[in-house]
Amino acid sequence: MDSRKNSDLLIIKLGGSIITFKDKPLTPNYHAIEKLSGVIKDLKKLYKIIIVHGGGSFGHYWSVKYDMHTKPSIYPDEGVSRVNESMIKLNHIIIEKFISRDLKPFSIHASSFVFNNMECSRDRIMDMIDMIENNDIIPITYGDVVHTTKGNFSILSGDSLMKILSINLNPLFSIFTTNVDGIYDSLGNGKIISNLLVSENNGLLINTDANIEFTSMPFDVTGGMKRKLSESINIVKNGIPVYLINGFYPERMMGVVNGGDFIGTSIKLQQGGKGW
Ligand code: IP8
Repeated sequence: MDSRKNSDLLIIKLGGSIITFKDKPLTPNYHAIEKLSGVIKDLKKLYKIIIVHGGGSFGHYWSVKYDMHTKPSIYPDEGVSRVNESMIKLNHIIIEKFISRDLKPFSIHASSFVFNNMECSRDRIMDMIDMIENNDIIPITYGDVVHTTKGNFSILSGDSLMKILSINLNPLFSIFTTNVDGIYDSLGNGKIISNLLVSENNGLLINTDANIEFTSMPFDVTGGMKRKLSESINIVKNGIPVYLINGFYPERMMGVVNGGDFIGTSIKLQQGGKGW
């Protein structure tokens, strides 16, 4: 496996809770999308960028209505179509905004990266590097309903796509934007845990003197912050630092890449392990 770091590459997740109003079915948050694309434009001057986005009140709305989950199963055909159509619509809104900002987006469906409920071959995923090395585009993929096998479908979360892409493409950083400032200490003091370390051997989170609090969303079929954290740990174990940033303040991503102070949570490998 080619483990070279692509130090000019950032993989960024636009959380569904940012790009849509999560409690208003099928409602995009144009203002937030506009703000995010402005910062992505600045980041693009310095880095190659791959975007993953979530489902928010588009994909999750229909997934809940038709009781569809991440577990492969035979789901109602209409549900499969509805989830798929709503995600195409949301993706189209993002793509249009990016085009209007001259960000040159290129949409790639999630099923390009998974087959039979497993990730595709590394060569297939590495194709993205060829694509961005030789031109100026921003590949964009998103969580969606995918076919697994024999008529079974499952909901594939954007967080899982973040893991698949990050582990294979080895970016400088993987950044998750969410609707909160980072991971909260559960002591109820409203404090953000700024740094978390992951031990290389067993993937346990260490060095936090606080407990972690998970907030739940009105409808979220893919596991919310818990999945984000477990996928982040997998990414970090491969030597890639992960940052959780509030996407309503996307300029905080500039603090991350400039190595300055920023509000958010960084998750890194324990010192002495891979990636330090
Ligand atoms: O919002 C799931 O992606 P996520 C998208 O990243 C659907 O979990 C279709 C619910």
